[in-house]
Amino acid sequence: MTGHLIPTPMAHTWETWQERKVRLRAQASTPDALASLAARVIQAVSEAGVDAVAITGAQPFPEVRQAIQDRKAAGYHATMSFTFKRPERSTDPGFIVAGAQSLVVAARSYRRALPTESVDEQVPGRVAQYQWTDHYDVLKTALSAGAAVLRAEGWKARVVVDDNALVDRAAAHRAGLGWWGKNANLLLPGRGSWFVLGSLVTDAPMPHTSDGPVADGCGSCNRCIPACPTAAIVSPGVIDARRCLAWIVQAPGDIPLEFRVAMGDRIYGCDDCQDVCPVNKAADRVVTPPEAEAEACAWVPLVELAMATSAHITARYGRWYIPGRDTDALRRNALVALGNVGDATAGEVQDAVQFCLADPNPMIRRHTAWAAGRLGLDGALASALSNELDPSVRVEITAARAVIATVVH
Ligand code: B12
Ligand code: SF4
Ligand code: SF4
Repeated sequence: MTGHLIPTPMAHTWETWQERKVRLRAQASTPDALASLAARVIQAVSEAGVDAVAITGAQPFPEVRQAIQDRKAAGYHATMSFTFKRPERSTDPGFIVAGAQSLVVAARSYRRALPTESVDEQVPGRVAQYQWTDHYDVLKTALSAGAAVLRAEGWKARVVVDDNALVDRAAAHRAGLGWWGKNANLLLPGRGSWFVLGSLVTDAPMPHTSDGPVADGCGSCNRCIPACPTAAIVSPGVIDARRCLAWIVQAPGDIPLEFRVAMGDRIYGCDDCQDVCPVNKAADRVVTPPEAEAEACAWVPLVELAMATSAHITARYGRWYIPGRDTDALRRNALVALGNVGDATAGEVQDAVQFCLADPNPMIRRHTAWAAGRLGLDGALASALSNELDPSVRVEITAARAVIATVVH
């Protein structure tokens, strides 16, 4: 295409696509043009559904790379890959866009009032607020509107939202959107932490919108640390993902026994360290949280999820992170939650336990055995044990029956 001649804005002259790109770049690189570009990019992003947007530099984040390496050395990353897999890349925007100069960083609030209607008559399982609807998608669309402005002027631009390629909180911190909370979340001044974050990486050297990071707003507060049900905040700002319920419910394999009771009714995510935060509570007093979207998925029927087919789960919850796309991981979560909050006398709960004790997947049978133990359904366990051949399931059934025996005597 570069040999194809196109008319310039000046009459009677022609240029190649390459020449046009160079000309547009030169015109767009003056300080005034870059300031105007920045204003238009910010406007495009702001108008498309974000609550805060800022521009900062795209230099690497060596201190975050070091933090990731330190956490990996301590084992705090559990089995996660994400930004942990290649920290030298996830902490350098230059790997996303060659010659990256600026980051346009945006935050979208997902704070909504808790829908009062739970799910039919069934036992509800709880979903963390950031996943009630797809806020990442709105954020991506908004940042893409900014990318379109940049590309129209010949700049490179790529949107990364919750992507393994960039550490989102660090970008937002550098852009002056907020401070690092002791619960590790980024808090926006006066508005708190109920925000998802994302960036647009570009080679346009736009002026920055802030003078630097926001001052710490936690002060002497440390409420989130003891509020964590599994003691996962091992020091201010440092999460041991092996203990964090948000990771435990996303991890492949069995839910470790020591965290099953602490899971309570959660099936996806955990909000405890944000629920207790006084900055979040104060923000709610200033602006009453809006109603949740009509399609919001704040509650999930546990019995239905425990017995659901893979196709149903993929259709209904497929946008969530599900390890290895193995939908049995969500059924596993539902079974643990059912063991914690189900009513053992309810026919539907007993039916779900019977059904799942006969599941072909031993992981499902193991978690059902645990749930049945919590619910005191010894009859179902006794008959399952008589047919069970898998040693790992037999161990769980026997342990669950022992728990029931202890409680009864
Ligand atoms: C891996 C991951 C997780 C893991 C690990 C979390 C973690 N803290 O690392 C798990 C699965 C546990 C998780 C859970 C959640 N996550 Co998450 N997660 C990510 C992901 C993919 C990468 C994070 C990462 O790179 N961590 C690396 C470590 C080194 O970073 P860090 O923990 O932020 O550490 C910094 C601080 O410790 C700070 N620091 C250093 N020294 C000190 C000292 C003090 C005193 C303090 C206060 C801070 C501080 O510097 C460190 C380095 O930057 C990002 C998306 C992305 N691509 O960035 C989302 C992301 C961080 N998660 C997000 C969300 C919403 C959550 C949950 C709230 C979801 C939920 N409700 O269940 C929970 C919150 C748990 C928590 N308290 O952190 C949002 C955060 C939004 C925000 N406002 O902060 C992100 C940015 C996704 C997004 N695009 O919006 N998450
Ligand atoms: S998300 Fe839940 S488990 Fe993880 S650190 Fe916060 S309170 Fe603890
Ligand atoms: S609870 Fe307190 S210490 Fe924790 S993030 Fe909120 S203000 Fe900071």
